[in-house]
Amino acid sequence: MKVALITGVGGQDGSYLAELLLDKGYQVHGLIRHSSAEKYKSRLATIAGVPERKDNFVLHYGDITDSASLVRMLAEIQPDEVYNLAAQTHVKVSFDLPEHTMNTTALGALHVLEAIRTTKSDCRFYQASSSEIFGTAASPQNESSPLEPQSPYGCAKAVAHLLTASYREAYGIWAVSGIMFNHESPRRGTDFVTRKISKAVAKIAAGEQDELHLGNLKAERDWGFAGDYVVAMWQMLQTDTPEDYVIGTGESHSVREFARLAFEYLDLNYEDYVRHDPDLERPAEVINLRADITKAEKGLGWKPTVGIEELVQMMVDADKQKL
Ligand code: G4F
Repeated sequence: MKVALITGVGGQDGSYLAELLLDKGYQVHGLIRHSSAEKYKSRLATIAGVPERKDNFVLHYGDITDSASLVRMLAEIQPDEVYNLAAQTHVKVSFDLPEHTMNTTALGALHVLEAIRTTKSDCRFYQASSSEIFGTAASPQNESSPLEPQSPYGCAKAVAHLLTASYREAYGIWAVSGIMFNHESPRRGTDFVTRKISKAVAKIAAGEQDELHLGNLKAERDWGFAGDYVVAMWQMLQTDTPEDYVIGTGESHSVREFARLAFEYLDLNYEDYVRHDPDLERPAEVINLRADITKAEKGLGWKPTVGIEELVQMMVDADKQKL
């Protein structure tokens, strides 16, 4: 039985990845911050409620900012695969909490890599890299695009990305970065724009909310379904040689377009409800992110299965049901 360790298992991606690995017959160890346990119980309910999954799932309280505990955990678990998904993942928050973002998102990755090095683990390591490392680089962005991050979050992810490559070169650690473009689902946090929109649309249709305040409506993102992206994470660790891959859909849409599609799905006109709020804008914005997934298609045989309209509908339907 293969053994995997997932940091950030209580997040959107962590919960989908844990399900995928458990269904493939892995024993999965998940690292979760004690303070997050209650909050993320609902995301892990699909594991707790299924005996075949639950029996092979072990939750550990810990923190990627605590390197000693990571060393202990690696020595004890001896994983075959380590997925580092833990981070402070909100771009706007990173402008308010730059040090915290660096400590978790950049140094956190370093702690995991150091733990692998010092325990002489021969595990394979996956680093959750982000399209935010490209920032203002011309789109479509691929594995060779320049790193031009525009936020403390983007800078922290760029550091983690470069450290992963550095540990691969310097110490021969089997380490890769998956450069993930935006990926969403009904499990997305409500402070990210897609889920903020789908939740508001459901509430407005039910008469429970009057308006939706948004920041930059022109920004364009390449939005895919998180359930597809965790498959790519796993595939990256099953290849013959450790290499980085860009993962996205190859299409980008504006925030305005996402909102229009979501409102239209429930026969509403977004212009009647969406209000622009400059306070929700960021000190610096990334205007267009669009993935060039040629390498992933060829090297992994990966491609997205959910398009933008299906994604919007899935999220609005889920929020309607939650109401
Ligand atoms: O949903 P967002 O907050 O996601 P963002 O900043 O693109 O980052 C996400 O994707 C990255 C991958 O590219 C991840 F690495 C990162 O961890 C995170 O998952 O914002 C998307 C866009 C931005 O341009 C933002 O300015 O939506 C715009 N926006 C407009 N109004 C808003 C809002 N974003 C949020 N969160 N809330 C608003 O009210």
